[in-house]
Amino acid sequence: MSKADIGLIGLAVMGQNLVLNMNDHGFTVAVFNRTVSKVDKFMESGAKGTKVIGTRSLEELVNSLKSPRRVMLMVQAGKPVDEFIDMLIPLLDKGDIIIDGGNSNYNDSIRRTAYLESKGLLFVGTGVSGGEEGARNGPSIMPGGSIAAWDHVKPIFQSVAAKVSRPDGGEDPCCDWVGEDGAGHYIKMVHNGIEYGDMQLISEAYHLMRDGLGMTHEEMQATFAEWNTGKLDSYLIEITRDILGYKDEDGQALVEKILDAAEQKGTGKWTGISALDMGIPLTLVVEAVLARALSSIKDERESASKVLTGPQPAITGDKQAFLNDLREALYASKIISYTQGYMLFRAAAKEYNWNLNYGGIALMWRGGCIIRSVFLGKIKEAFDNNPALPNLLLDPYFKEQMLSAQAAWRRVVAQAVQQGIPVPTMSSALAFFDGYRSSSLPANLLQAQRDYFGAHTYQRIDKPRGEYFHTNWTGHGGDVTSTVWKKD
Ligand code: NBP
Repeated sequence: MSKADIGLIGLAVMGQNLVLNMNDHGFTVAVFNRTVSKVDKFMESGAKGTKVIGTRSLEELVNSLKSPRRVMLMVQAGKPVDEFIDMLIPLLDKGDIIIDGGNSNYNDSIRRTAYLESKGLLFVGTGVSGGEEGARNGPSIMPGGSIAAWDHVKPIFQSVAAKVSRPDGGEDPCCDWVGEDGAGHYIKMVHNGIEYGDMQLISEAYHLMRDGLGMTHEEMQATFAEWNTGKLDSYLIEITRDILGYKDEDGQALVEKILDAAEQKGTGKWTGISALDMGIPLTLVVEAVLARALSSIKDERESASKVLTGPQPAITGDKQAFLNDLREALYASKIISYTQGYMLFRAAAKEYNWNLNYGGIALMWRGGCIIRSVFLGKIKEAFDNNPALPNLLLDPYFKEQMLSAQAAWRRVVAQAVQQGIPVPTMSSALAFFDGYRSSSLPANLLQAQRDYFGAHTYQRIDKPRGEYFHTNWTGHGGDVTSTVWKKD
């Protein structure tokens, strides 16, 4: 029997679909699963009539593979990944490759790359996005790890990945090398964080439409359908349109019967933690995570709603004009979210010594994943035009968009505040924009306060940077003392 191109361990939803996708693209896949009966079941059902090779032990799996061997894990993140790695090491030869395609924490992928390279093996930690449907028909694949492994996994990954059309009529795969060790899983984590942000932004727009403008579900559905034909064209806008049009058995919109308490699995939180650790103002994603947290205390909110009153929302005036403003506010806020995400990438690249492929990341997200959108093509263009772009807002296209959207954006946020409708991501995005474009912020007072209570010192605008001063703030007249020194 001819040897398999790749081995895949973990025959749950993602694994099975990825195997069938690889098979469709002409690759021979050998499969294994901890609970071996699932191999038999798969061979008799989904894999029936394919070239897939079912194996019943790790030895059998490894022996069925071409060299260098490529073994992909699609198992639950955490301990199962380490356990399989330790079982595989004695069975593999120098230069063989272990790929982890689960939702692993990037810190684990950093550790695993070093560990496997110390054993003469190669490691790829890759984000795979798009869920079950993506795995079957074309996911977004974000690989990082041992660079020497890339040429060996590239043909398979780029064949099975989602494809997006280029203006010249060709196609690009939504998969490219991201960077060293944990970079692939880091990018996947930030993808999920940005997904939290995009979803919250859309939900705020819906809140304003429903409670502010009093729109019917048919009207909201039509608005999202229209938005999906322009610069907001994206998977999340598209499914929002469909959700708003979906009727329950009684003919009422199903969405209104769903408990307004959001859950989360933690990747948004991880993204926020990484940003806080590195001091990056990733305000939009963090607000989106916290908005879910606030929504989840439903019982407490219900009690509070009986005590804490506010305005009764009713946005009057030209409805279409407000909807036009809202579309601009959503787009501008989305630009801020991706700007902040790319600021985080720059910091992470510095922190972890990664050479990140910035334009490639936008291309990988352009198709196959939950945040796929036309907008990501513009980010790719921005980095193609200037690979050293320091900030997305400074790209000519995005600068223009922000300047033309800002009046509408301010009207929407002001209106939401007046009406008492919370828009944490839209408003924090605007606050970030105003902070980022300000050469003067009130942090001078803050530094004075820090020096007052903690002698933390401050720098002066009329003295060279790097010289630090302390003042005895409680002294009177001649008692005031200032000292100066240079910090290292
Ligand atoms: P699950 O995350 O549910 O994992 C199931 C697989 O893990 C099965 O093969 C199972 O073997 C194996 N496994 C478990 Br559970 N505990 C194990 C252990 N202690 N030792 C060895 N194997 C163990 O599957 P999934 O939803 O297909 O996801 C696979 C990976 O892809 C995960 O990391 C997930 O986070 C990620 N991911 C999932 C999605 C999605 O939409 N589902 C999207 C993107 C990424 P068994 O059959 O013997 O129990």
